[in-house]
Amino acid sequence: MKLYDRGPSGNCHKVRLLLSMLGLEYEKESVDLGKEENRRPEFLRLNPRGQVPTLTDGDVTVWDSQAILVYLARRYGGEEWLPTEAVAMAEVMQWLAMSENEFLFGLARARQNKKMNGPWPWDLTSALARSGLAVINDQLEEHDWLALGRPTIADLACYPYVALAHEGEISLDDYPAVRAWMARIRALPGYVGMPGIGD
Ligand SMILES: N[C@@H](CCC(=O)N[C@@H](CS)C(=O)NCC(=O)O)C(=O)O
Repeated sequence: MKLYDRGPSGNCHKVRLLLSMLGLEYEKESVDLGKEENRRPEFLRLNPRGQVPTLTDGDVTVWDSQAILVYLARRYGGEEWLPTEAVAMAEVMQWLAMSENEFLFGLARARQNKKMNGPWPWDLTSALARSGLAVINDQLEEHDWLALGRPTIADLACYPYVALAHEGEISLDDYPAVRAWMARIRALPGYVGMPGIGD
């Protein structure tokens, strides 16, 4: 299995977390976005969006961090990380949708602005980030995990950009239940950190 990866990417980190928690061996290939390696024809054949993370597993290629989490969870995780029963599966998937909206367009873009001179409008970006944080904080005040009362890919999809919020200068002070949940994730077997996220 090979993960096309970029060290500072929270999207890649979602995948690194699940690979590690599932105990799967894999090779990492670093893609240098600065050198536009992601725009090379051989990479675009794997992922027409030209983005990391991208995963190859034998003759299977999957791109997009959410899709890769789904693939790995179902292929290697049995019913644990993403069950197939309709209600349970939908419950997990709704948080993956949040990771791809409020957290990508809010938290990740706030971080891009502050760390990489990103171009995103601050008011919109920070408001979106905070609306997502308020929603998960409400959920986590009542539950230890985002879905199903146990760790699932819902938690792993949301975790990296939430944990990197400080790099986008979005404070988690108003979200104590989120901070307690991050500590629970860090205590899971197989947890791995990344730069900017304590381990
Ligand atoms: N929705 C995608 C977003 C992936 C994404 O934005 N990847 C960034 C790195 S974090 C990237 O490869 N950017 C290069 C580009 O879009 O040209 C996912 O969840 O995988």
